[in-house]
Amino acid sequence: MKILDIRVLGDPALRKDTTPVAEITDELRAFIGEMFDTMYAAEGIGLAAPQVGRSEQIAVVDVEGAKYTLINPEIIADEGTARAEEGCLSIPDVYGDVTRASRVTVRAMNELGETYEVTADELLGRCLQHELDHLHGKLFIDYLSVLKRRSVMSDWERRKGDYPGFIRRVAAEKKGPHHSEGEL
Ligand code: K1U
Ligand code: ZN
Repeated sequence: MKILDIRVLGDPALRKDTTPVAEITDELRAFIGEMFDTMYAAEGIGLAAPQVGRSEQIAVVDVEGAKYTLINPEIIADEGTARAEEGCLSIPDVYGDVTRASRVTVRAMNELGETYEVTADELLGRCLQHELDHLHGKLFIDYLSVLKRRSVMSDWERRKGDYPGFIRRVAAEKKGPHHSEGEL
């Protein structure tokens, strides 16, 4: 299992637009596996390629067992609005309420190159929108009020030194029969 370093707020990789995947290679499939491992190790429900320093249109999601690999994803329909709290693996310990579409339909390819569509609301719908935003250089803090954003940013200025080089290292999950409590 390979756990990738997560880029945090301030890393330019998080603000760049991504490029569509032209060919799904074995290297890309291995990378997608590493994205899932990293997301689980960080206890997240989603992860997008720019968060681990890559520039392709790839994201992974697992919301309560609904697991998706999203290659070249696009929102093809949305309806309504809903407001709820979000967090981001690239902005640790920051949370804020974000208004988004209450229901979205996303079209994407899986790791086999098959095109599929998923329609989702609640947390899955929100997570899909959050991950697609990452693929376009957008972060959930961009939706916060000026006041809330200012407070988040001043807090982050104090804490960003905890992440030298804008890198968050995540420890591998300690699971399975070969590990015991407290073992590295
Ligand atoms: O892309 C990311 O940074 C992952 C992010 C996804 C996400 C969480 C919440 C709402 C929308 C998108 C996370 O996994 S943050 C950690 C988390 O598991 C979580 C945080 C708040 C609510 C629910 C879950
Ligand atoms: Zn995020």
